[in-house]
Amino acid sequence: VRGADPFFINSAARCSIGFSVVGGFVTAGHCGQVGAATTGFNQEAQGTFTASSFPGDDWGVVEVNGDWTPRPVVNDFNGGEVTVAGAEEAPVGASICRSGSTTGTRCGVVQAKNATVNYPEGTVTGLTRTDVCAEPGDSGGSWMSGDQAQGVTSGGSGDCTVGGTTFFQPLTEILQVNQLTLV
Ligand code: TYR
Repeated sequence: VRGADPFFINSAARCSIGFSVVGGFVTAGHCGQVGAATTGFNQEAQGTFTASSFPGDDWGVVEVNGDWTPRPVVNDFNGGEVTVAGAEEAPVGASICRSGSTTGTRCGVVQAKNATVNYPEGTVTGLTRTDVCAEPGDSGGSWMSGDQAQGVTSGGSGDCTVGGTTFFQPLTEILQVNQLTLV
């Protein structure tokens, strides 16, 4: 289990892993409901959503089976990995990068915190706004500022051809609410 790698929900829709935690990983809530089965990048059985909040929030927790080992790294899609050293929140104005299974690593700046976004399924509050692009399948993926984990991709507008605005769910809330620890 590695941040930003693809995983599949009910063998169909693709999302991205956010961050490894003890016992599994965190991702976006809109990627799966509690009880949904996941398969890994190789489509092998991987785990189950044990928690999910969307709309309202946009976080989910997947518990993995013994064939999968949560590792404290994020795929940079450049043949390497970034090691996650902690989860200290970066301020507005900070440089930030996102990794996801559709568009790889993309970077920009933190523009605002506590943003409210209205999706077709409902309203999500408490998101962080950035000028980083994303595309379908990047959802749930990892946001890092330096070596510090920041959050998981929720949604936004635009794409990585024209550029975009993307919101992420802050990680600290996911870890606190679910009493999780980064590996
Ligand atoms: N919400 C998308 C997903 O589920 C990810 C996404 C993010 C798509 C930002 C577009 C966008 O502009 O994969």
